Amino acid sequence: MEAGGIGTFVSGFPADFGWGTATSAYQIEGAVDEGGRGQSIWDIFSHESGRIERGENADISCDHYHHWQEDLDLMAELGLSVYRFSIAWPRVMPDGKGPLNEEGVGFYSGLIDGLLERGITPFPTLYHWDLPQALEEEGGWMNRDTSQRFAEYAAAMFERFGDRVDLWLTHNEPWVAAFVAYVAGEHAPGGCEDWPLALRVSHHLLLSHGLAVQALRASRAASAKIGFAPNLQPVHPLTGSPEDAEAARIWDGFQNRWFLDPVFKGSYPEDMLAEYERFGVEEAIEDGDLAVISSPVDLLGVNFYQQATVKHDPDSVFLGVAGVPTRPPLTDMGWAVTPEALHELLLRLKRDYGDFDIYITENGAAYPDEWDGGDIVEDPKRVDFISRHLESLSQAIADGVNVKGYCVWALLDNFEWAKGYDKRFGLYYVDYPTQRRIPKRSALWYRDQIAASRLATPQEDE
Ligand code: IFM
Repeated sequence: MEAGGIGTFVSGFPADFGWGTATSAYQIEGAVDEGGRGQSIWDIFSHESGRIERGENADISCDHYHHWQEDLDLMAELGLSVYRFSIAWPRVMPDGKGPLNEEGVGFYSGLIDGLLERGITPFPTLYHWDLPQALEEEGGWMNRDTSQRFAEYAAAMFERFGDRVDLWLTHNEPWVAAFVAYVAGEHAPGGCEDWPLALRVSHHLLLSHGLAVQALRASRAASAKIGFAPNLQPVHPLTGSPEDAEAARIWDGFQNRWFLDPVFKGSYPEDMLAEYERFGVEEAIEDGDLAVISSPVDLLGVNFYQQATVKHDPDSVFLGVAGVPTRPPLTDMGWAVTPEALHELLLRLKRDYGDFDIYITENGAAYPDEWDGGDIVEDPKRVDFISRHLESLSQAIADGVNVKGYCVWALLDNFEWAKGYDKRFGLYYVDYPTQRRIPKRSALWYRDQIAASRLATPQEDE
């Protein structure tokens, strides 16, 4: 592979910096009926009429279940030091509880071994939205018992993989799992502006996080590091009006503080408890829950895509607040490109929540990439996007934020939930009919960025 010499390499990363990419199980694995896997809420939701653009689903997707060795080789070619993936709960525990499915456990065991053989640190996420359908039929995340089931599943994973995995994440983007699912209704299982339910779900997700952290400490993997990966955004008001300032406070509480405060401070933010009082939020919160939720973590995963610029909008389903992507050019998701906001966010996290290890567990962009049948796909906007975010990250490190690693979302183009396959986030283009992976220019650039960074700061044992 030739890099082609575009993009400026970014310096300032420590020698042991974790250079990574990220994916999630339902988005890439396919093989939904193979290896004893049970169904998840996304299998059901994606087959319901009108849920996913063009009626697509992830039954096959990137067929990573069969191509995983080839995909690990791609990671090795990039020189990655860390790979963030998710374990599909219904693949290892088809009913969401009870006995493990050894074939499913074997799949992830092979993946972990394959990573370690290539010198890549496995960084699994236990929940990236694919709840076993069997648990959904018992109430899903609305049911408090699901938190306990999650902790049991987590404990089983620590038992099986704790000898080889040192870095864990409990939940990916619980804000999305609660509010995009149950208020916007765009994600499985598909609710409809049901605020009381969405808030109950958010609390049970957080509770299950705390229970899983406790399960790790009680396991053979007690010394491993664990955290969760919320999607976080600095929030700015569109105008200087008091209404927009209020909208910014609410959005920050809704998206950022509702998840960070209980984990790092052991309490929900007072202003949001007041905001949510009309939805009966306190009924879901039992004595002792916050002590569980704030069980000490070792790291925070930060999924960062864009700054939120918001305005007061009485018609918005989200608490009368609407996001306004103000600065073109936008990505193919309609999201603003705001790399400087990553620096702002990281400094705010350190100031308000403390000095713990931070991994950027997702950052990337969708663009309408096209393959002409050749050996490379040109994606200059993605190279620009990643390099500008690395600049911002490097500045945050220089300013004293303890950032340990960075994972590009995503290794491969994949199933972008309700938007289907049209939105391409990968460093590798996937030609779905043939399952061929074609490097984009950004893959080669990222490979060379990693190599340049290592040359600038040689590892101690080199
Ligand atoms: O594809 C998603 C991922 O599953 C969670 N974070 C955001 C990505 C892009 O929308």
